[in-house]
Order: sequence, then structure tokens, then C-alpha cells
Amino acid sequence: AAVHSYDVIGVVGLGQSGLSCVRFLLQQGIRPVVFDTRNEPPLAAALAELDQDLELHCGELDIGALAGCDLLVVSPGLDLRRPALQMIRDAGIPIVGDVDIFAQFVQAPVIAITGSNGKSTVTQLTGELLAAAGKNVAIGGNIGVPMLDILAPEVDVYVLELSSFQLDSMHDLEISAAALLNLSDDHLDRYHNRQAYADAKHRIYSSAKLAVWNRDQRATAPQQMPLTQQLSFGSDAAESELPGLFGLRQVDGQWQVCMAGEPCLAADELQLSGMHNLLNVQAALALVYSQGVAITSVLPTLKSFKGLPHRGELVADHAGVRWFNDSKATNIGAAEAAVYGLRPLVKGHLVLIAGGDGKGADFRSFRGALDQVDELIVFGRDAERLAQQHLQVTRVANLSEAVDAAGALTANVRNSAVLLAPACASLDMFANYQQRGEQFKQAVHNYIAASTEVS
Ligand code: UMA
Ligand code: ADP
Repeated sequence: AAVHSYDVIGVVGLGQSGLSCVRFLLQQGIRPVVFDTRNEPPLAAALAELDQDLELHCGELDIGALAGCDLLVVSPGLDLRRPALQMIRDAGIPIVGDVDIFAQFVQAPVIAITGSNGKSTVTQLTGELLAAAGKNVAIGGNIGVPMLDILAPEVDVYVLELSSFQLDSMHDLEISAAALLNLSDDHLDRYHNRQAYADAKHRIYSSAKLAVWNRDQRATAPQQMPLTQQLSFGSDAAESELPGLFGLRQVDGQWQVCMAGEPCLAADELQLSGMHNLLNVQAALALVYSQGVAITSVLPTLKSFKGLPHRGELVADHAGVRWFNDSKATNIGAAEAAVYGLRPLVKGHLVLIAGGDGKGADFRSFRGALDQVDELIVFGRDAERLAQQHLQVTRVANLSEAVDAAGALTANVRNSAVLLAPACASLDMFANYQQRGEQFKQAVHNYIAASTEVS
């Protein structure tokens, strides 16, 4: 229902989404009541700047105060299974997310992207390709810009990255084209089991006109949509008819991205590397195609796309050793893709730095990828659980020690690489994955400067 039809709206969670929601509601002339489970939420000062008289409840959620609201907008970082939120739901008070408010005000087509990995890459790439085709594009969601911040009358098309948490609280966003890129274990601390996590991801199709899915993983296919409303991509040659429009073929030993069976782009024309990125590229092309844009018109932009920072980013190439920052590899599936993508390019030692908060994952399934690395350096909360999966392990306390250890392990071994791909969330030691990546890059630069001085 429309936000204006509620008397008291509660915004639960004062992170980026919560703050953006309050700002938006204030613009609509609505003064919400704000809650955050932390005693000192970091954005309390920013809230006061918006309006210093807003009611803010900090600390453990107060059921009485929550029950005084007739709509709750809950942030994605809060588990909806929290007892206080369960009780509110049982009492019949609707719980929504910022995505439902967005749904109410949006006036242009929405492209939405979810999956365990590759979301931000595909979101950014799709946005840039559509912009290259002359559209006024707004990009937001889980990629880091709250979606209510990008609503604007002049926008032609929105490209949203949606996390499973945002999909959990999504009820009625109409989506022009929805992509579910892949499914691998993640966030098992927030879902009862894998199926519950997969079900959350599948909600992206619930009111979509077109589904874009991955033939390599049939579990990404929509269960109830006619074939005419599906486009798929994969690492096989496409069947060249719906839904299999996009695919890959090897021509003279070189991977080619194909549309309707015809090669349209060779892998080595891209700045992006790794098999996973050839899938990401196809997904972005399918989404662009869904908007009636000719694929040939976006190829130059696709070829020049360098990817986002912290995703397989080359930090330094020094003394025969390349250092890669893949801090965004926050689960096993992502770290696997990073290792498999890099291994064929590294003739010397491949050293992996991993660790952090494993979010309840079972690291035995990481073993296949770990077998591809020569040395494993572990740190953070789940260091020991990772260490059990490899024979050559160095344990360190922080990233600076990790870089020193990696430097020693690769010294004098030409054509080596060091990869930070933690397979874990960063929150046990860092504010976010960006901070983890920045600290790694700084440590690498310090290490190289120190070793250059010595020699
Ligand atoms: N928190 C509390 N108490 C509260 C509210 C939040 O302890 O009352 C904690 C959460 O447990 C979490 C942190 O604060 O650890 C942030 O939670 P939040 O819901 O306030 O998050 P936002 O700042 O609003 O950012 C969210 C997304 N974060 C999460 O879903 C955790 C951001 O995605 C997203 O960019 C932003 O909305 C805008 O849409 C980040 C993320 O880590 C990148 N996403 C997860 C992922 O990609 O794996 C899902
Ligand atoms: P997300 O937004 O889903 O976290 P990103 O695009 O930020 O995804 O990529 C995060 C990391 O996941 C990358 O650095 C890479 O290691 C890995 N990755 C990217 N795309 C894929 C994919 N299609 N399949 C598996 N892993 C991927």
C-alpha cells in the first residue's frame, strides 16, 4: 500500500539503506520513527543532520515502540527471523524493505540482477552498456547506492543489484528483465538451508517480464515462466533459439561469445579475464538485448570495460610476482572462480591469502580450488577452519603479515602470483570488503617499497 496511507512508519536499521529511507520519507512529508539495534549506530549524527527531532530508538529492539508503528521498513542487514520482528509480523504489521518503497515510486523500466557472485560486475557493465546506447541509466541497490537515492524523473532505465536479503522483503516490484546469475553457498548463517537461500534468489522472477538465467546451473531457471519470456547464457554453444540465445564456442582454440550461434566477440578482446567473466558478459548482453538495444552498438564499450576495483584487480607486478586484490570474493564460489581464473596464467607459485568470517560455510567444498594453490596463508576468525583444508599453510594475524609471508614464499620464483580472495566476509576485522582491499593494496605497496630499498 502507498506510504501515505500509514500513520506511523518505522525505519528499522540506521545504515545506508535506513538513512536513505528516512531522507526519502521526509521528502514525502512523512516523519518516520527510527530504530537501530546498536547502542551507538554509526549514522546517528547523519540522521540528526536530516532532522534533529526524529525519534531514534537504539539498542535491543523495543517491541512496544515497534508495535506503535503500522508499517516497518527493515534494512537488509537485519535478520527477519529476529524474535522482535517475528512478533511484529505475527501481530499483522506489514514488514517491507526499501525495494517496496522504490516500487511504489519508480516510473521507468527496472532491470534487476541477483546471484551468489558476479552481481556488481554485471550490474555495472549492464549500466555502462545501456548508457553507451544513449540511455539515461541509474545504477543502485546492493552495489552500494541505496535505490531510493537514484529515483529521478529523467531516468530511462534503472539497473538494480539485489541481494537475497533485499529480495526477502520485496513484494511487488515490476521488473522488466531479471537475471539470476548463479547459485553457490553463501549467507548460510541467515538461511535455514540452501533451499531457503535459493528460494530467496528466485523471488527476483516473481513479477518479471523476462528471466535471464544460467544454463550451466539449471537451478537458476525460472520455474513458472513461458519459454518466450526467458533468455539463457552458458558455457556451451547456445541452441540459437529461445531461451538459449547466448553461449560460448571455441574457434581455433579461442573462446568466442556467441549470439544466436554467431560469434560476436573473442575472449581476448576483453579486459576482463576468467571463465566466470565470460558468463557475466553474456548476462549483461542478454539484459541489454532485453531493452531493444542492438548488441553490435555496445561492443566497443564492452571491450574497454576494466571491471570494478577489488574484483581480481591487479595491484602490482614486481620482481616476477603479480599481486591481485579480489577482496570482494566473500564466499567460496567467488574465491573458486578467482583461483580457477588465475591458475592457468601462473607458471610459478600461486599463493592464496584467505580468511575472515565464513558465514557458516563448509570449507571442505573449497578443497578442489585449494588444491590448485601452492601455498595458503590464513587470517581472521575462520582461519583455522580454512587451514584444515590445505597442507602448506602459514597462519598470520593481519594482512600486513600476510603480504610479508607471501613475499617470502614467492621470492625468487619467477611468474608467481599472490591472490587475496578471502572466501569470507570481512566484518570480523574490517568495516567492509573495500577497507580490506585497500589495506591489502597498501601493504603490497609498502612491501614492494621496502624490498626495493633493501636491494
Ligand atoms: N546492523 C545492526 N543493527 C541494525 C542495523 C544494521 O547491527 O539495526 C548491522 C547489520 O547487521 C550489518 C550492518 O549493520 O552488519 C549494515 O546493515 P544495514 O542493513 O544497515 O546495511 P546498509 O548500510 O543499509 O547497506 C545495505 C547492504 N548491506 C547489507 O545488506 C548487509 C549493502 O550491501 C548495500 O550496498 C546497501 O544496503 C545499499 O543497498 C553490502 C553488502 O555487504 C555491499 N551486502 C551483502 C553482500 O553483498 O553479501 C548482502
Ligand atoms: P557480487 O556483487 O555478487 O559479490 P562481484 O561482481 O562483485 O559479485 O564479484 C565478486 C567476486 O566474485 C569477483 O571478484 C570474482 O572473484 C567472483 N565472481 C565474479 N563473477 C562470478 C561468476 N559469474 N561466478 C563465480 N564467481 C564470480
